[in-house]
Amino acid sequence: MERIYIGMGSNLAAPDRQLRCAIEALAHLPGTRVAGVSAFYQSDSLLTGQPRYTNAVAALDSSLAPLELLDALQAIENDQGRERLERWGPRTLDLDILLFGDQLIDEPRLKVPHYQMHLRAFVLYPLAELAPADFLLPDGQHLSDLLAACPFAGLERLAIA
Ligand code: ROI
Repeated sequence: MERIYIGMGSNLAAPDRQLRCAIEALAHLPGTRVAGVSAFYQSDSLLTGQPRYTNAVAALDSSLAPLELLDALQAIENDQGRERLERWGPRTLDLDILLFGDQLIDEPRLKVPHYQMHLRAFVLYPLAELAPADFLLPDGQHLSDLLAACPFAGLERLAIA
């Protein structure tokens, strides 16, 4: 059983509803419990010309293996109408494995910790709601240091969904 953090994002087709639907789907994965969900946060896309995103983080306790979980997340994305037209394109649902226990994973399909989570306010601030105060990432970085280096500016925290 591992504690896993999932980054969730949507900027199409009622993003808040997409995230709530995804949380429901996560709760139904085999061998998996949703241990917590952050507030929802809105922010502009890192790419101009896209709708604003809603993002959140979910904490799971799961006995799935990393690639089993990745397959399951991609199935949920596809079920919720994800179309993979362009790499950074707008999407109905994006589910990223941010952290998988204290594992460092470097496989062609899956790199954990997620390669850009250290820089993204819309990942770090929701994660901080769920993780312990002195949280240490498996690559040796303290969440508190990452937060201190990553301005909250531009994030809008919504009422708990
Ligand atoms: N911007 C925000 N605010 N949230 C995201 O989840 C997100 N995801 C992306 C890009 C297009 C980089 N921008 C984003 O893939």
